[in-house]
Amino acid sequence: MNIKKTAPRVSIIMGSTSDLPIMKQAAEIMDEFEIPFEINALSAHRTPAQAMDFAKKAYGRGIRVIIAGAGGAAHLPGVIAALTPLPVIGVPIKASISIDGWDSILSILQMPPGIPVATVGLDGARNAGILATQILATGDETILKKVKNFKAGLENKIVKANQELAKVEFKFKVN
Ligand code: RP5
Repeated sequence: MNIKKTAPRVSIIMGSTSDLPIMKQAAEIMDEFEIPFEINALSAHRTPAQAMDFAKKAYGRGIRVIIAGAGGAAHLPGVIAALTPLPVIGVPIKASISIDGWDSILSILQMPPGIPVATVGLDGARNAGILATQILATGDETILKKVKNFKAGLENKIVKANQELAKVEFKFKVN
């Protein structure tokens, strides 16, 4: 199969390529779960007309989840969410212009009633990618299986951690 000819199911967008070091973590999850995706820069401030066009056409192009990252006055996820019926996952980014990241977090999180943006933690693009796969998994058995395996992997990590902790000695440790 030529993956390049497959329609994307997830669209990853970011306000600037300066966001890429964070947003690539969502792309890595798409690769891991083998979900066709597209990744583009799009700005609510610098390319407002293109942002509007993208949001209006996304569903019709087969996109089912949008992951939108931005830093500073991070309006991109909210503007996109206002213009599409698709779920939008917002990634607040601690950009060079950010005030400790709080500006991005609050801009993305504090949406008015009626226009939700599922906001992950600061620089949480990896979680955004995982959440996108979980949304797709509700209607796709193959992805669901991968999500279940992924979660089992997380459980194993803690099982191993407890095996390590069992070897650690403390004077008053009783387990
Ligand atoms: C936001 O402004 C972008 O999402 C980025 O986080 C921030 C800075 O952009 P650049 O000046 O690095 O292009 O719109």
